[in-house]
Amino acid sequence: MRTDVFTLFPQAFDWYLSQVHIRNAVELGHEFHLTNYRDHTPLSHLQVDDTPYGGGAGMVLRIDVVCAALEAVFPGDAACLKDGRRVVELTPKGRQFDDALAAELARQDLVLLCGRYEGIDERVKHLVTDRVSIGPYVLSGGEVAAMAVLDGVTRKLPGVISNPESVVSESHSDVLEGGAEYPHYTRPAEFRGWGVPEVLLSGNHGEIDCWRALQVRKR
Ligand code: 6GU
Repeated sequence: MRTDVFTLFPQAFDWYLSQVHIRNAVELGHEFHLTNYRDHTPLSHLQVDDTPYGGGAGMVLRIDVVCAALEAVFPGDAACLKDGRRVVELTPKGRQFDDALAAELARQDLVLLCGRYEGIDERVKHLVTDRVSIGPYVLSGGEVAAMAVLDGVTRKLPGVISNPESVVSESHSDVLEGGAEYPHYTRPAEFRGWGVPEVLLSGNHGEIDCWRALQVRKR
């Protein structure tokens, strides 16, 4: 699978893309590409945004700039990019990202379009398959949201997480019926008078499974 991120701030992804599960994905043959819209703008003075028609605050990322960047990376008509891959605009106005959408997006090549300022010109709707938000609040740009989506999606790729059980039994996946995962404890068994549930120290895996299932239901 190939994932492309289009952004005005590619350096924002440096730390994230160096993380171990991304490196695992790359070793498995997955590709991650970053493109700066500004590197492909057809406008003078490296312009990428403009004032909104009708007036109002802020700047809007221009649709001709977005198309030029997409077409520099994927030769052909940018409006055809969505045939055969998911093209996602990150926007607070989008559908809320969840575990089911992460699984869906992990099935095809993926293009993530980050906006800044007041967002991308509305005509981006002709280029995308999805508009995705990570929650009911406004961030100053799509980059942090794109990293959340990348992380959620990359974990779904077969073989990326070395213990596959930790992916299926994870919080919010179907196995847990959308509920939260059971609580985890590690050494020391007692710290400042705070103990660990006895059952976890018992070595009785049947009882441990029962206890964990109960905790999931309680949560
Ligand atoms: Cl995807 N973008 C921005 N700018 N703000 C957000 C968001 C996305 N999701 C939640 N808030």
